[in-house]
Amino acid sequence: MEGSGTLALPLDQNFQSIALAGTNLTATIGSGFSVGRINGSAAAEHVVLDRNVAAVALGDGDDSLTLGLPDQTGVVYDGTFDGGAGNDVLRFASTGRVTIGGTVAGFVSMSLASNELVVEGTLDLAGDMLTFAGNDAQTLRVGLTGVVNGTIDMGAGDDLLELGLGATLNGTVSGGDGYDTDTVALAGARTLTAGVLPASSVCRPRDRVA
Ligand SMILES: [Ca+2]
Repeated sequence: MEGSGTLALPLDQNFQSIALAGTNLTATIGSGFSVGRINGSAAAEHVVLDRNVAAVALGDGDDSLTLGLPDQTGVVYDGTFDGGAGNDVLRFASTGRVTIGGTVAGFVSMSLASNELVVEGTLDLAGDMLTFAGNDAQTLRVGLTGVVNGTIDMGAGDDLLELGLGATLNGTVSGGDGYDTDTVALAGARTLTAGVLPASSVCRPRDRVA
C-alpha cells in the first residue's frame, strides 16, 4: 500500500502480509481473521491494530504502533513487534493488564493505558532505549519466562518493578522520578548485576523460598 493518508481496513479475509510505504493503517481484524505480518518502509507509518498479529516491523522513520482496544483485558501479545530505527512509539490501548508473550523491540516510548505490563516474552534488545510515557504509577512485572534487555526508564510516577522467579534482567531499569520500588522474588540465591536497578529505589525481596 502506497501513498499518504490512512487506510481503514476492516478485515474480511486473512492476509499473509501487508506492506506499507508511508501509508498509515488502521486494521480491524476481529476474531475471525488473521494477519501474518505488517511491514513498514523507511518512511513514517502509523499503525493501529485491534489485536495481536504475528509480526510487525515498521522499518526506519518515526513510526507508531497502537495495539488493542480500551475494553480488552488480559490480552497476550505473542507476536514480534519491531519499531525499527527512528523515534518509534508503542501504545497499548487496553485498560486491562497487557502481557508481552512474544518480542517487543525498537521503540523509544511506550504508553500503557492500564499502567501495568507483564513480560513473559522479551522486552527490548540490547542497545534499545525505552521510556514509559505518562506520569502515573506504572508496574513492570517480569515473569517466569520474561527477558528484559536494553535501557528502560519507567518515567515519572511511583513505579514498581517486579522480577519474578526465573525472570532475566540483562539491561537496566530506571524508575525515573517518583518513589520507586523494586520487588524481587527469590528462590534460593539470586545475583543481580550491579547497576541494573535504579539507585533511588527500595529493594524488597519477597516470596523468599528456602
Ligand atoms: Ca517506517
